[in-house]
Amino acid sequence: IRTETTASLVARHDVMAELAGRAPSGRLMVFDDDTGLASRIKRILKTEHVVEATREPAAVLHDEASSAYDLFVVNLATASYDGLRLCSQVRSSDLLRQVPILLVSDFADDVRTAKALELGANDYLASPLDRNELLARVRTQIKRKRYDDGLRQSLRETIALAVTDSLTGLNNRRFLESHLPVVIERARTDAKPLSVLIADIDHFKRINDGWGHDAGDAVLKEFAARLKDSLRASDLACRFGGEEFVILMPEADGRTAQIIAERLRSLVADAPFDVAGEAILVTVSAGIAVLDPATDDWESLLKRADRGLYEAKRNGRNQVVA
Ligand code: GH3
Ligand code: MG
Ligand code: MG
Ligand code: MG
Repeated sequence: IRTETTASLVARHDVMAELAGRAPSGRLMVFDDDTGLASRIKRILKTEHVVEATREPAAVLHDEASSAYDLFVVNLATASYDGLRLCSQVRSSDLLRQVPILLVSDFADDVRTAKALELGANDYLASPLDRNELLARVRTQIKRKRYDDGLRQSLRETIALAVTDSLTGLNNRRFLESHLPVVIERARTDAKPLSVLIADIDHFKRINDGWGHDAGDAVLKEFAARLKDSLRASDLACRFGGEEFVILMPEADGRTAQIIAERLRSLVADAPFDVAGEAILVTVSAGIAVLDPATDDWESLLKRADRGLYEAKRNGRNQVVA
């Protein structure tokens, strides 16, 4: 007998639900220390969902994988843990905030039920449980969760698109302008250095003029790939415009920035670029500025790096000036 993974079980339930015109099925966790009630809830919901149960909320709350649940069913009438506290823990957890909560409470316990709803529970059922009502309320929660997940995902994608340069996949100028002040503030608070590098491809116009705009685009892409290779994980590379790039290097002092910039310069100059089948030598010039926390804002910092770039161009290109 093959054991099905939770994901494939959910997927199979989803297909069946869709064929039957029902709401999608979900992955549920029942919090309950009354095994009799928990197994009844499980028995009912298992016809449409993948259901687990636990008497140990702490283990679930601290497991990163728990963010994959679609619904928590919480029995409020428990002795071994506090259901109200559980609700507020879920709502204040970065990991679990998005998981809806369905309460199961005693009919008489309306004060605690109201309190739990206030703490962020989404809906409740009074015991003794009615089978159809339980199924219906769970369906509603899961439908809404799916809808919210879709909205959140498309919002994430939209934001990512808005701050990404579509040609190179690097961050764009809009990202830089909103992020640089934040990075500067962090460097100030943490009393850590911050270096900024501006790099500009040399005689790029000649590539466009000699091989065409598409070849120029291909060089920009290859340049961006080499740029990524020369950076540390914490560095942030942005396409500032045309063939000009800005790299933010948190915690890098002038010496470190110089080493990284030199690595970039040689990664570009030492191996020719493939331009429409032809091997073309490309070079880059760069300027570096180190944050002066007492006087700099983002514009003065960039301006100083740009002055270094100007010097590098004036001194003959293919070099870094700090
Ligand atoms: P320098 O060494 O002084 O930097 O000379 P340069 O030729 O690189 O600089 P210049 O600023 O004169 O020319 C940059 C050119 O880059 C002009 C512009 O048409 C071209 N360019 C800007 N954006 C793009 C792009 O997205 N794709 C392509 N192919 N070309 C671009
Ligand atoms: Mg120029
Ligand atoms: Mg240039
Ligand atoms: Mg330029």
